[in-house]
Amino acid sequence: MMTFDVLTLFPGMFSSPLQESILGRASQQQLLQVRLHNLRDWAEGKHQTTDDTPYGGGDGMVMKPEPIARAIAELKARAPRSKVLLMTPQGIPFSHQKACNLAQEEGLIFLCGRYEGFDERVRQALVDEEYSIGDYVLTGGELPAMVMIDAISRFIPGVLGCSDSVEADSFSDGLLEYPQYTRPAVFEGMAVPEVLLSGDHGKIARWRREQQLLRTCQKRPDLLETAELDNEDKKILEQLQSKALESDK
Ligand code: 4GX
Repeated sequence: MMTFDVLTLFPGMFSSPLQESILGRASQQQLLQVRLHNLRDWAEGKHQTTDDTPYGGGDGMVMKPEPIARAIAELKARAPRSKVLLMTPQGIPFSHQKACNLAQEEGLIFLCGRYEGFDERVRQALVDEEYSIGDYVLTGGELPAMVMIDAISRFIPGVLGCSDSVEADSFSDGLLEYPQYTRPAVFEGMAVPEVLLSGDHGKIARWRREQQLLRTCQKRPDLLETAELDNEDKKILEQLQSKALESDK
């Protein structure tokens, strides 16, 4: 079973997102466990202080190193092979591939920062890897930790039903997904593409692949550089590109 330890000042933020739906079911089936820890439990003094003003002056507060060091020592004693991860805009961009690799670990410890972040020595001494979930600034590391736990959990065997398998989704071959339709056949004047009603499975598979390539080409051309394309795909792409040039004339 995969263990996610989360060290945070706001453990309450995690309870409902991780207990609903697929992750809730996976916890119940003991495919994974999320253990929430309040950093304040390792703080000292009457006020159990976890932050302090920055050396050198300036706005904001910095999280003190000692409570974090004590907490991580205790979590590591219980899970010696767990990697310690920190979420920050300075981190390595988190991706489908990183999620897949991290799912191979026995356990992960997510250290969630608040305020201006941690004393730099926390990074130096206690953190194994730093990740960013995107180029924007959040109020803390809790949401990034939840995003990562969600994306990593999908790669744990048994977490997804076979109907929504990891292989079938976007990014496993590096392309965006094809459009999906369900009943009714006509909705507000918009009909479902004829081919999907044809019952010709070969034709449907080719149409879907073409749609994947078309969408990726239009919306995320950067993905085509690393996508896994066979000769058939390359032929379809050339046709799409010559069609596009045709309509430009
Ligand atoms: N992708 N943030 C963390 C506080 C902080 C600062 C420095 C540790 C070191 C973010 C992101 C993100 C904002 C999370 C600052 N903690 N994390 N927080 N984007 O914006 O991962």
